[in-house]
Amino acid sequence: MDVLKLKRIAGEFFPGKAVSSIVPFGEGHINDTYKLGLGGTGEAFILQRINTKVFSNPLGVANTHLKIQEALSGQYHPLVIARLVPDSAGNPVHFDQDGNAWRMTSFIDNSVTIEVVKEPWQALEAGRGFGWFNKICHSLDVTRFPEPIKDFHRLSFRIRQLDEAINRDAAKRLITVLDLVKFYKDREQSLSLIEEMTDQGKIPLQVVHNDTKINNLLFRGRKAAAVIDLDTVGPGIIHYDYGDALRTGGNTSNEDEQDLENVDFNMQAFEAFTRGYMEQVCNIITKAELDNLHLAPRLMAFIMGIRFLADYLNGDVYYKTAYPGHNLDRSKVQMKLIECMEAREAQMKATIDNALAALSEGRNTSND
Ligand code: ADP
Ligand code: GN1
Ligand code: MG
Repeated sequence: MDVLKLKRIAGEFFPGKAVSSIVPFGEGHINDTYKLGLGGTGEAFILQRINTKVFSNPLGVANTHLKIQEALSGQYHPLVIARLVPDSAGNPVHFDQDGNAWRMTSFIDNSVTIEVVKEPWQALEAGRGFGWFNKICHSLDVTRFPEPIKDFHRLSFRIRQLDEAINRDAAKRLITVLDLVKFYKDREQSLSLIEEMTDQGKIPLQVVHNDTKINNLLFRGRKAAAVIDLDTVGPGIIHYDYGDALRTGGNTSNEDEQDLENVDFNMQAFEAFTRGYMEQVCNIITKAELDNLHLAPRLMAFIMGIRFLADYLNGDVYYKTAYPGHNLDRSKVQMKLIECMEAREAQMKATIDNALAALSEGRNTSND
Protein backbone atom coordinates (compact mmCIF):
# COMPACT_ATOMS: atom_id res chain seq x y z
CA MET A 1 0.00 0.00 0.00
CA ASP A 2 1.41 3.41 -0.91
CA VAL A 3 2.88 5.61 1.80
CA LEU A 4 0.69 8.62 0.99
CA LYS A 5 -2.46 6.61 1.57
CA LEU A 6 -1.06 5.20 4.80
CA LYS A 7 -0.18 8.69 6.00
CA ARG A 8 -3.73 9.80 5.24
CA ILE A 9 -5.06 6.96 7.37
CA ALA A 10 -2.62 7.81 10.17
CA GLY A 11 -3.96 11.38 10.00
CA GLU A 12 -7.42 10.05 10.88
CA PHE A 13 -5.99 8.97 14.22
CA PHE A 14 -3.55 11.84 14.80
CA PRO A 15 -4.92 14.92 13.02
CA GLY A 16 -2.41 17.71 12.61
CA LYS A 17 0.55 15.57 13.68
CA ALA A 18 3.44 14.85 11.32
CA VAL A 19 4.18 11.21 10.53
CA SER A 20 7.94 10.72 10.37
CA SER A 21 8.00 7.07 9.25
CA ILE A 22 5.66 4.28 8.28
CA VAL A 23 7.05 0.85 7.42
CA PRO A 24 5.69 -2.71 7.06
CA PHE A 25 6.32 -4.63 10.27
CA GLY A 26 6.34 -8.18 11.69
CA GLU A 27 5.66 -11.63 10.30
CA GLY A 28 1.89 -12.01 10.74
CA HIS A 29 -0.06 -14.13 8.25
CA ILE A 30 -3.36 -12.28 8.46
CA ASN A 31 -3.39 -8.50 8.89
CA ASP A 32 -1.30 -5.80 7.17
CA THR A 33 0.89 -4.36 9.91
CA TYR A 34 2.90 -1.12 9.86
CA LYS A 35 5.10 0.60 12.41
CA LEU A 36 4.37 4.29 12.56
CA GLY A 37 6.60 7.01 13.97
CA LEU A 38 5.26 10.42 14.90
CA GLY A 39 7.44 13.48 14.27
CA GLY A 40 8.26 15.63 17.25
CA THR A 41 7.48 13.23 20.07
CA GLY A 42 9.14 10.29 18.32
CA GLU A 43 6.37 8.10 19.74
CA ALA A 44 5.73 4.85 17.87
CA PHE A 45 2.46 3.04 17.09
CA ILE A 46 1.25 -0.02 15.24
CA LEU A 47 -1.21 0.64 12.42
CA GLN A 48 -3.04 -2.40 11.08
CA ARG A 49 -5.45 -3.01 8.27
CA ILE A 50 -7.65 -5.73 9.73
CA ASN A 51 -8.24 -8.56 7.30
CA THR A 52 -12.02 -8.37 7.01
CA LYS A 53 -12.20 -11.54 4.92
CA VAL A 54 -11.03 -13.31 8.06
CA PHE A 55 -12.60 -11.04 10.70
CA SER A 56 -16.02 -10.11 9.39
CA ASN A 57 -16.84 -8.04 12.50
CA PRO A 58 -13.85 -5.77 13.16
CA LEU A 59 -15.85 -3.68 15.62
CA GLY A 60 -16.62 -6.79 17.62
CA VAL A 61 -12.90 -7.57 17.65
CA ALA A 62 -12.11 -4.05 18.89
CA ASN A 63 -14.79 -4.25 21.59
CA THR A 64 -13.24 -7.45 22.88
CA HIS A 65 -9.86 -5.71 22.97
CA LEU A 66 -11.44 -2.90 25.01
CA LYS A 67 -12.98 -5.38 27.45
CA ILE A 68 -9.59 -6.98 28.09
CA GLN A 69 -8.06 -3.53 28.47
CA GLU A 70 -10.70 -2.69 31.04
CA ALA A 71 -10.18 -5.95 32.91
CA LEU A 72 -6.49 -5.12 33.28
CA SER A 73 -6.89 -1.52 34.32
CA GLY A 74 -6.26 -0.28 37.83
CA GLN A 75 -3.97 -3.10 38.88
CA TYR A 76 -0.30 -3.94 38.47
CA HIS A 77 0.41 -6.71 35.99
CA PRO A 78 3.74 -8.28 35.05
CA LEU A 79 2.77 -8.10 31.35
CA VAL A 80 0.76 -5.68 29.27
CA ILE A 81 -1.35 -5.67 26.14
CA ALA A 82 -1.11 -2.98 23.47
CA ARG A 83 -3.46 -0.03 24.08
CA LEU A 84 -6.09 0.65 21.44
CA VAL A 85 -5.94 4.23 20.14
CA PRO A 86 -9.30 5.52 18.82
CA ASP A 87 -9.53 7.63 15.65
CA SER A 88 -10.20 11.37 15.99
CA ALA A 89 -13.98 10.73 16.08
CA GLY A 90 -13.55 8.29 18.95
CA ASN A 91 -14.09 5.09 16.94
CA PRO A 92 -11.98 2.08 17.95
CA VAL A 93 -11.78 1.08 14.26
CA HIS A 94 -11.53 3.52 11.36
CA PHE A 95 -13.23 2.57 8.09
CA ASP A 96 -11.78 4.27 5.00
CA GLN A 97 -13.70 5.12 1.80
CA ASP A 98 -12.89 1.71 0.31
CA GLY A 99 -14.32 -0.10 3.32
CA ASN A 100 -10.92 -1.07 4.77
CA ALA A 101 -10.88 -1.39 8.56
CA TRP A 102 -7.91 0.27 10.31
CA ARG A 103 -6.76 -0.03 13.88
CA MET A 104 -4.07 1.83 15.81
CA THR A 105 -2.38 0.47 18.92
CA SER A 106 0.50 1.58 21.09
CA PHE A 107 3.89 0.18 20.09
CA ILE A 108 5.48 -1.92 22.82
CA ASP A 109 8.88 -0.26 23.07
CA ASN A 110 12.19 -2.12 23.17
CA SER A 111 10.47 -5.41 22.51
CA VAL A 112 11.26 -8.30 20.19
CA THR A 113 9.41 -11.35 18.94
CA ILE A 114 10.94 -14.80 18.80
CA GLU A 115 10.18 -17.05 15.83
CA VAL A 116 12.10 -20.09 17.14
CA VAL A 117 12.82 -20.76 20.81
CA LYS A 118 16.56 -21.27 21.23
CA GLU A 119 17.01 -21.18 24.99
CA PRO A 120 14.97 -22.60 27.90
CA TRP A 121 14.46 -19.19 29.55
CA GLN A 122 12.54 -18.06 26.46
CA ALA A 123 10.17 -21.01 26.82
CA LEU A 124 9.83 -20.48 30.57
CA GLU A 125 8.93 -16.83 30.03
CA ALA A 126 6.54 -17.70 27.20
CA GLY A 127 4.78 -20.14 29.54
CA ARG A 128 4.50 -17.43 32.16
CA GLY A 129 3.24 -14.91 29.60
CA PHE A 130 0.51 -17.01 28.05
CA GLY A 131 -0.34 -18.55 31.44
CA TRP A 132 -0.80 -15.03 32.78
CA PHE A 133 -3.16 -14.23 29.92
CA ASN A 134 -5.24 -17.34 30.61
CA LYS A 135 -5.31 -16.51 34.30
CA ILE A 136 -6.53 -12.94 33.89
CA CYS A 137 -9.22 -14.00 31.39
CA HIS A 138 -10.40 -16.88 33.55
CA SER A 139 -12.71 -14.73 35.68
CA LEU A 140 -14.36 -12.99 32.70
CA ASP A 141 -17.91 -13.91 31.73
CA VAL A 142 -17.44 -15.94 28.56
CA THR A 143 -21.04 -15.38 27.45
CA ARG A 144 -20.23 -11.68 26.94
CA PHE A 145 -17.58 -12.48 24.35
CA PRO A 146 -18.60 -13.29 20.76
CA GLU A 147 -16.74 -15.84 18.66
CA PRO A 148 -14.64 -13.71 16.24
CA ILE A 149 -14.40 -16.66 13.83
CA LYS A 150 -17.04 -19.32 14.14
CA ASP A 151 -15.74 -22.77 15.16
CA PHE A 152 -12.17 -21.50 14.84
CA HIS A 153 -10.53 -24.45 16.64
CA ARG A 154 -13.36 -26.97 16.33
CA LEU A 155 -11.55 -30.04 15.06
CA SER A 156 -14.60 -31.57 13.34
CA PHE A 157 -15.16 -28.30 11.43
CA ARG A 158 -11.54 -28.17 10.26
CA ILE A 159 -11.73 -31.82 9.17
CA ARG A 160 -14.89 -31.00 7.18
CA GLN A 161 -13.09 -28.06 5.55
CA LEU A 162 -10.22 -30.34 4.55
CA ASP A 163 -12.70 -32.85 3.09
CA GLU A 164 -14.35 -30.09 1.07
CA ALA A 165 -10.97 -28.91 -0.21
CA ILE A 166 -10.11 -32.49 -1.20
CA ASN A 167 -13.41 -32.94 -3.03
CA ARG A 168 -13.16 -29.60 -4.85
CA ASP A 169 -9.44 -29.86 -5.59
CA ALA A 170 -9.71 -26.27 -6.82
CA ALA A 171 -6.01 -25.79 -7.57
CA LYS A 172 -5.60 -29.30 -9.06
CA ARG A 173 -2.91 -30.12 -6.50
CA LEU A 174 -4.47 -33.16 -4.81
CA ILE A 175 -2.58 -35.69 -6.93
CA THR A 176 0.73 -34.32 -5.62
CA VAL A 177 -0.14 -34.57 -1.91
CA LEU A 178 -1.90 -37.92 -1.52
CA ASP A 179 0.59 -39.17 1.12
CA LEU A 180 0.16 -36.09 3.26
CA VAL A 181 -3.63 -36.27 2.97
CA LYS A 182 -3.44 -39.91 4.07
CA PHE A 183 -1.27 -38.95 7.06
CA TYR A 184 -3.92 -36.56 8.33
CA LYS A 185 -6.96 -38.69 7.40
CA ASP A 186 -5.46 -41.68 9.25
CA ARG A 187 -5.34 -39.62 12.44
CA GLU A 188 -8.55 -37.64 12.34
CA GLN A 189 -10.28 -39.73 15.04
CA SER A 190 -7.27 -39.82 17.35
CA LEU A 191 -7.78 -36.38 18.90
CA SER A 192 -11.56 -36.09 19.02
CA LEU A 193 -11.77 -36.62 22.80
CA ILE A 194 -11.02 -32.97 23.65
CA GLU A 195 -13.90 -31.70 21.48
CA GLU A 196 -16.25 -34.31 22.98
CA MET A 197 -15.34 -33.35 26.54
CA THR A 198 -15.79 -29.67 25.71
CA ASP A 199 -19.21 -30.27 24.16
CA GLN A 200 -20.20 -32.26 27.26
CA GLY A 201 -19.13 -29.34 29.47
CA LYS A 202 -16.40 -31.40 31.16
CA ILE A 203 -13.68 -29.10 29.87
CA PRO A 204 -14.84 -25.56 30.68
CA LEU A 205 -15.35 -22.96 28.00
CA GLN A 206 -13.70 -19.67 28.98
CA VAL A 207 -12.20 -16.57 27.44
CA VAL A 208 -8.87 -17.51 25.87
CA HIS A 209 -6.51 -15.96 23.32
CA ASN A 210 -6.96 -18.54 20.54
CA ASP A 211 -3.77 -17.56 18.64
CA THR A 212 -0.85 -18.03 21.01
CA LYS A 213 1.76 -18.52 18.34
CA ILE A 214 5.12 -17.74 19.89
CA ASN A 215 5.47 -14.55 17.82
CA ASN A 216 2.30 -13.19 19.41
CA LEU A 217 4.30 -12.67 22.60
CA LEU A 218 6.71 -9.76 22.94
CA PHE A 219 9.90 -10.07 24.97
CA ARG A 220 11.89 -7.30 26.59
CA GLY A 221 15.34 -8.31 27.77
CA ARG A 222 14.92 -11.76 29.29
CA LYS A 223 11.26 -11.27 30.23
CA ALA A 224 7.92 -11.78 28.51
CA ALA A 225 6.55 -8.24 28.23
CA ALA A 226 3.28 -8.27 26.27
CA VAL A 227 0.67 -10.55 24.76
CA ILE A 228 -0.39 -9.17 21.36
CA ASP A 229 -2.67 -10.05 18.43
CA LEU A 230 -5.93 -10.14 20.39
CA ASP A 231 -8.12 -10.51 17.27
CA THR A 232 -9.13 -14.06 18.09
CA VAL A 233 -9.77 -13.60 21.81
CA GLY A 234 -13.09 -15.17 22.74
CA PRO A 235 -14.66 -18.44 23.87
CA GLY A 236 -12.33 -21.43 23.88
CA ILE A 237 -10.49 -23.84 26.14
CA ILE A 238 -7.03 -23.53 27.63
CA HIS A 239 -5.87 -26.47 25.50
CA TYR A 240 -5.99 -24.16 22.49
CA ASP A 241 -3.60 -21.65 24.04
CA TYR A 242 -1.27 -24.09 25.76
CA GLY A 243 -1.22 -26.25 22.62
CA ASP A 244 -0.71 -23.50 20.05
CA ALA A 245 2.10 -21.92 22.06
CA LEU A 246 3.88 -25.27 22.17
CA ARG A 247 3.36 -26.34 18.58
CA THR A 248 5.25 -23.14 17.72
CA GLY A 249 7.50 -22.60 20.76
CA GLY A 250 8.37 -26.30 20.88
CA ASN A 251 9.36 -26.42 17.21
CA THR A 252 13.15 -26.49 16.79
CA SER A 253 12.73 -24.77 13.44
CA ASN A 254 10.51 -22.34 11.58
CA GLU A 255 6.87 -23.03 10.79
CA ASP A 256 7.79 -23.15 7.09
CA GLU A 257 11.10 -25.06 7.33
CA GLN A 258 11.71 -27.00 4.12
CA ASP A 259 14.21 -29.50 5.52
CA LEU A 260 12.20 -31.71 7.87
CA GLU A 261 15.43 -33.04 9.38
CA ASN A 262 15.61 -29.68 11.17
CA VAL A 263 12.11 -30.03 12.63
CA ASP A 264 11.86 -31.67 16.02
CA PHE A 265 9.72 -31.20 19.13
CA ASN A 266 11.98 -29.60 21.72
CA MET A 267 11.32 -31.40 25.02
CA GLN A 268 13.51 -29.00 26.96
CA ALA A 269 11.42 -26.06 25.72
CA PHE A 270 8.27 -28.07 26.44
CA GLU A 271 9.35 -28.67 30.03
CA ALA A 272 10.35 -25.05 30.64
CA PHE A 273 7.18 -23.64 29.04
CA THR A 274 5.03 -26.02 31.09
CA ARG A 275 6.78 -24.97 34.30
CA GLY A 276 6.14 -21.27 33.58
CA TYR A 277 2.57 -21.91 32.48
CA MET A 278 1.69 -24.02 35.54
CA GLU A 279 3.10 -21.38 37.88
CA GLN A 280 0.36 -19.11 36.58
CA VAL A 281 -2.62 -21.44 36.18
CA CYS A 282 -2.10 -24.05 38.90
CA ASN A 283 -4.89 -22.56 41.02
CA ILE A 284 -7.50 -22.44 38.26
CA ILE A 285 -6.82 -25.55 36.21
CA THR A 286 -9.22 -28.48 36.74
CA LYS A 287 -8.55 -32.20 36.78
CA ALA A 288 -10.49 -32.74 33.55
CA GLU A 289 -8.43 -30.04 31.84
CA LEU A 290 -5.20 -31.59 33.06
CA ASP A 291 -6.09 -35.11 31.99
CA ASN A 292 -5.76 -34.26 28.31
CA LEU A 293 -3.45 -31.28 28.36
CA HIS A 294 -0.51 -33.34 27.06
CA LEU A 295 -2.52 -33.91 23.86
CA ALA A 296 -3.10 -30.19 23.31
CA PRO A 297 0.12 -29.41 21.37
CA ARG A 298 -0.67 -32.34 19.05
CA LEU A 299 -4.28 -31.21 18.63
CA MET A 300 -3.16 -27.72 17.61
CA ALA A 301 -0.44 -29.04 15.29
CA PHE A 302 -3.10 -31.25 13.70
CA ILE A 303 -5.60 -28.41 13.30
CA MET A 304 -2.98 -26.09 11.77
CA GLY A 305 -1.60 -28.89 9.61
CA ILE A 306 -4.98 -29.56 8.02
CA ARG A 307 -5.75 -25.83 7.70
CA PHE A 308 -2.48 -25.26 5.81
CA LEU A 309 -3.16 -28.33 3.66
CA ALA A 310 -6.73 -27.24 2.89
CA ASP A 311 -5.47 -23.78 1.93
CA TYR A 312 -2.85 -25.37 -0.35
CA LEU A 313 -5.57 -27.43 -2.06
CA ASN A 314 -7.81 -24.36 -2.33
CA GLY A 315 -5.05 -22.42 -4.13
CA ASP A 316 -3.63 -20.33 -1.22
CA VAL A 317 -6.63 -18.15 -0.54
CA TYR A 318 -6.38 -17.65 3.24
CA TYR A 319 -2.83 -17.34 4.60
CA LYS A 320 -0.25 -14.93 3.25
CA THR A 321 2.20 -16.98 1.17
CA ALA A 322 5.57 -16.09 -0.37
CA TYR A 323 5.75 -18.93 -2.95
CA PRO A 324 3.37 -21.58 -4.40
CA GLY A 325 4.36 -24.45 -2.05
CA HIS A 326 4.45 -22.34 1.12
CA ASN A 327 1.31 -23.77 2.69
CA LEU A 328 2.41 -27.27 1.77
CA ASP A 329 5.75 -26.76 3.53
CA ARG A 330 3.91 -25.46 6.59
CA SER A 331 1.61 -28.48 6.62
CA LYS A 332 4.56 -30.91 6.37
CA VAL A 333 6.23 -29.23 9.36
CA GLN A 334 3.09 -29.86 11.42
CA MET A 335 3.13 -33.50 10.26
CA LYS A 336 6.69 -33.91 11.49
CA LEU A 337 5.82 -32.30 14.83
CA ILE A 338 2.83 -34.62 15.24
CA GLU A 339 5.08 -37.65 14.65
CA CYS A 340 7.52 -36.41 17.29
CA MET A 341 4.73 -35.75 19.78
CA GLU A 342 3.13 -39.15 19.17
CA ALA A 343 6.44 -40.83 19.99
CA ARG A 344 6.75 -38.79 23.21
CA GLU A 345 3.16 -38.88 24.48
CA ALA A 346 3.96 -40.58 27.81
CA GLN A 347 6.94 -38.31 28.42
CA MET A 348 4.79 -35.23 27.75
CA LYS A 349 2.18 -36.36 30.26
CA ALA A 350 4.85 -37.04 32.87
CA THR A 351 6.40 -33.61 32.29
CA ILE A 352 3.08 -31.89 33.03
CA ASP A 353 2.47 -34.01 36.13
CA ASN A 354 6.01 -33.33 37.38
CA ALA A 355 5.68 -29.57 36.86
CA LEU A 356 2.55 -29.54 38.98
CA ALA A 357 4.00 -31.83 41.63
CA ALA A 358 7.09 -29.62 41.92
CA LEU A 359 4.88 -26.58 42.41
CA SER A 360 2.83 -28.12 45.21
CA GLU A 361 6.00 -29.51 46.81
CA GLY A 362 7.51 -26.01 46.73
CA ARG A 363 4.38 -24.65 48.35
CA ASN A 364 4.38 -27.32 51.08
CA THR A 365 8.05 -26.71 51.81
CA SER A 366 7.54 -22.97 52.07
CA ASN A 367 4.65 -23.60 54.50
CA ASP A 368 6.87 -25.73 56.76
P1 ADP B 1 -1.24 -10.83 12.50
O1 ADP B 1 -2.63 -11.08 12.96
O2 ADP B 1 -1.15 -10.59 11.05
O3 ADP B 1 -0.33 -11.92 12.99
P2 ADP B 1 -0.15 -9.20 14.65
O4 ADP B 1 -1.10 -8.37 15.44
O5 ADP B 1 0.35 -10.44 15.30
O6 ADP B 1 -0.79 -9.48 13.21
O7 ADP B 1 1.10 -8.29 14.27
C1 ADP B 1 2.14 -8.78 13.44
C2 ADP B 1 3.49 -8.56 14.09
O8 ADP B 1 3.67 -7.15 14.35
C3 ADP B 1 3.72 -9.22 15.44
O9 ADP B 1 4.17 -10.56 15.32
C4 ADP B 1 4.77 -8.30 16.07
O10 ADP B 1 6.06 -8.60 15.55
C5 ADP B 1 4.39 -6.93 15.56
N1 ADP B 1 3.50 -6.20 16.50
C6 ADP B 1 2.15 -6.19 16.51
N2 ADP B 1 1.66 -5.39 17.47
C7 ADP B 1 2.73 -4.85 18.09
C8 ADP B 1 2.89 -3.88 19.17
N3 ADP B 1 1.83 -3.34 19.78
N4 ADP B 1 4.15 -3.54 19.55
C9 ADP B 1 5.22 -4.06 18.92
N5 ADP B 1 5.14 -4.96 17.89
C10 ADP B 1 3.92 -5.35 17.48
C1 GN1 C 1 -2.43 -17.05 11.79
O1 GN1 C 1 -2.31 -14.02 12.68
P1 GN1 C 1 -1.19 -14.98 12.92
O2 GN1 C 1 -0.16 -15.00 11.86
O3 GN1 C 1 -0.65 -14.77 14.30
C2 GN1 C 1 -3.75 -17.72 12.14
C3 GN1 C 1 -3.52 -18.75 13.25
C4 GN1 C 1 -2.51 -19.78 12.77
C5 GN1 C 1 -1.23 -19.07 12.34
C6 GN1 C 1 -0.29 -20.03 11.72
C7 GN1 C 1 -6.83 -15.61 12.45
O4 GN1 C 1 -1.92 -16.39 12.93
O5 GN1 C 1 -4.73 -19.42 13.55
O6 GN1 C 1 -2.17 -20.64 13.82
O7 GN1 C 1 -1.51 -18.02 11.36
N1 GN1 C 1 -4.73 -16.72 12.55
C8 GN1 C 1 -5.95 -16.70 11.99
O8 GN1 C 1 0.95 -19.45 11.53
O9 GN1 C 1 -6.34 -17.52 11.16
MG1 MG D 1 0.19 -12.49 14.90
